[in-house]
Amino acid sequence: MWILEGDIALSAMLKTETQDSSVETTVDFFRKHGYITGIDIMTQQEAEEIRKVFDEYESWACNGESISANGNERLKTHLLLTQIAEVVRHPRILAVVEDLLGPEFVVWSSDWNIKNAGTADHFSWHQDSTYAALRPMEHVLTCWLAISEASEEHGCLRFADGSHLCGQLMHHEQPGAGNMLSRGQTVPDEYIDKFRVKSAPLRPGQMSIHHSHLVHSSGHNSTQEDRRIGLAIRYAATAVKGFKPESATLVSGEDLGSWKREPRPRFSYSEEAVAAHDQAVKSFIRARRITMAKPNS
Ligand SMILES: O=C(O)CCC(=O)C(=O)O
Repeated sequence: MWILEGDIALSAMLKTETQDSSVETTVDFFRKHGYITGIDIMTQQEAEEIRKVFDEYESWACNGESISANGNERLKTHLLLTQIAEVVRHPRILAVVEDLLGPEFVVWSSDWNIKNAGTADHFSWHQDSTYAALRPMEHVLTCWLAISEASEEHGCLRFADGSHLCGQLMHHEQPGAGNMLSRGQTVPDEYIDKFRVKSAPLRPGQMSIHHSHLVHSSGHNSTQEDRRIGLAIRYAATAVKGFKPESATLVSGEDLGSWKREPRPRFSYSEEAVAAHDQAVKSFIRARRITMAKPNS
């Protein structure tokens, strides 16, 4: 399905960040800074194809309306749509994740993050670990794949460089106008001031990766042009456990650990796939009804 020219090793995909781009230094970069960005995954044309898949899904799921910032329709579409099942298994993505998590890992979730042009929608500073309800979070990361242009003007991700090394931080719950985080969980600005902030603009088909403890945010889409569409794919080593028993999609290795196996959709929108998707989303939401993770836990 994908155009895979050249080497798929992380060193070959990385165009930015490290001077010496051997795998070892790139992995070291991630350990030290908590993110990697500018990774070429798919061609612009392939990203456009995925965008069509998303557009069609959105009209199916939301009766022609826009998907809402916190809508459950955003979740786990790799269990419903064959093309998204391919994306979460993209050989380039799996190669990078394997470098960082080792050979056995699952997709424990995926979600669409859409920012409409000219709106106040944004993500406040936060760590993904705060309501993840998984342990240990050191072996959990997010791959954020740009499906449309994600420039600074479109509200790309911003990383507080090295903040993952502080472990779990206290967040305030302050839902505010346009905050796309369901509980408005926010790390105070005084804390962010301690770090260099790195923007991660991406072209369609490029990806960034961040550690589950890395503090990150994104501003609003100030363009009047286009929506910013990103697919966040959440990977965890199979040794990671949910606070409650949960299902996940095994994408590398043989042993699922404590996770229950999620089926790969054979046909998009089939009765079977709709039921599996529905069940997995409900169980995902149930498992996330937790209180905030304790600092440094
Ligand atoms: O899409 C965004 O701007 C932020 C998403 C985010 O915080 C995440 O994927 O972890």
